[in-house]
Amino acid sequence: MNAAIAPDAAFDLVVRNARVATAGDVFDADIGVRAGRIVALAQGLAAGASEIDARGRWVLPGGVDAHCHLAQPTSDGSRMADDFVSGTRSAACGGTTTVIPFAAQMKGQSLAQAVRDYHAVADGKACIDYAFHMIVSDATAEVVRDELPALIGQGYTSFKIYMTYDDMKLGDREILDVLDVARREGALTMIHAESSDCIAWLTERLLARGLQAPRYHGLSRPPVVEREATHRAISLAELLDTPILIVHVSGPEATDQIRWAQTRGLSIYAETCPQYLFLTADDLEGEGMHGARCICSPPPRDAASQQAIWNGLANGTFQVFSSDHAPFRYDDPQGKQPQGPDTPFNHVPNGIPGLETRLALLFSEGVLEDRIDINTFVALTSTNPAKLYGLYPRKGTIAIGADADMVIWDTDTPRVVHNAELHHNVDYTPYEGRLLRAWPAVTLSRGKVVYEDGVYRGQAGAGQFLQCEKPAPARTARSRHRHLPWLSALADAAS
Ligand code: DUC
Ligand code: ZN
Ligand code: ZN
Repeated sequence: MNAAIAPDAAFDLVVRNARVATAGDVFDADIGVRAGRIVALAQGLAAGASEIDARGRWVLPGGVDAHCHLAQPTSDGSRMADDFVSGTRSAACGGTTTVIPFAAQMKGQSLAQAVRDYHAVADGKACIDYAFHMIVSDATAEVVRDELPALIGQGYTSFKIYMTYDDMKLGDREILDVLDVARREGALTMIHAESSDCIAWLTERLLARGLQAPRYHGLSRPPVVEREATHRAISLAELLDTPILIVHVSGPEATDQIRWAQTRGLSIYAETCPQYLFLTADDLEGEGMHGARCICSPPPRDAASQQAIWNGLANGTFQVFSSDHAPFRYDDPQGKQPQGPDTPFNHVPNGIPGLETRLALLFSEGVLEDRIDINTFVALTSTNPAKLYGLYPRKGTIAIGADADMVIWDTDTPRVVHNAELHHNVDYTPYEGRLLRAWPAVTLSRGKVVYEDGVYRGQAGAGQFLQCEKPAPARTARSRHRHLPWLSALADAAS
């Protein structure tokens, strides 16, 4: 498939006979690449120094995984299994060419220091390009007044906040403080929406009655807990007229709140993840700690919830489909079993692996089962996250001038998922044994092959750090709610 041609050719690479899909179009073209960028899209292009024949195959923009956790520091003694070497290797082998993990501030820590520390962890290791979101867990006066605005100005233009977890959560007043900065400075706030007190109340009672097995994780965080927090997050964003994105939405209760807000014209964006399409509460069952493998928050729900999430992907309620890769090994005291087989559910680290399987799962079950069309697939997995997080049009599309991040898809070779064949450092996949009808044949990162026919060909350190522009929602005109009298009064008083 990959042939070397003339060394003095017009292009470094030509991907010939491509059936290209972007978020908006489908067309047949040869794709000419020079110096890592797409420089020509036409039929019958001149020869490249190397060529790949993509005849009969979809060629799509490389995936942008806008929510994954790599080598993120933790406060409970747990340890993430993937760093920027193994995580980006796994991503590349699954067709993802940009990742956006999180520089996480610990309580008591400077946010700027957290970003510096994360660069020390990341730089020189990734085989594909990467940007950072921040996690703001300590919204001190200094963070709100100085650090956050400065970092946004330096290209860290999105950050996540938590409404739950004692070591991470912000109260409503602190949330208002950071939303106010996001509005002023043009950043996008990602919100983990689950109600902390409801979870604590339920957890205390479940544990007091000896109900500590993994399955009770789901009962400690029922859908109403997510719905209440989602509604509250939306209300806070409406109060300050600033866009937010609700991450990892699990079912119809939260989805309905988001849809309701969108219908009212609010700038509310939403993300969902493979676990809410392909797992249910049954996956938290099983002997002993088995169910700990699928402990994530919000927890996987039921078949009706899966359907509601499919509906939300198809009807535009969700703009982003991310992995939320949070890699903890199962058979490991620094992973899913810190207290061995007696670990209570609330001490199991939250999260599941999924960087490598994200795109193939959605392609197989979404596109090839006619639940979503190919353009929607591209939008959800690449173009929309690139726009929402300030990387478009360098990332997220196949167009003249864009980085030559592309995936040639093989839809002819069914493949069963086996963890042994994945490239992460986790000792399991929640999708073991699942039959997929699509998998990348070739992944290109800025014109270089990083994965081909089952073999990783990337190079640790070849990935570049990306400074993000202002996210698209933060740049566009404010919603029709912009002239809120309380905001006008505050603005008038300040001028
Ligand atoms: N939230 C995430 O986004 N990832 C893992 C755990 C969590 O609660
Ligand atoms: Zn979260
Ligand atoms: Zn996450």
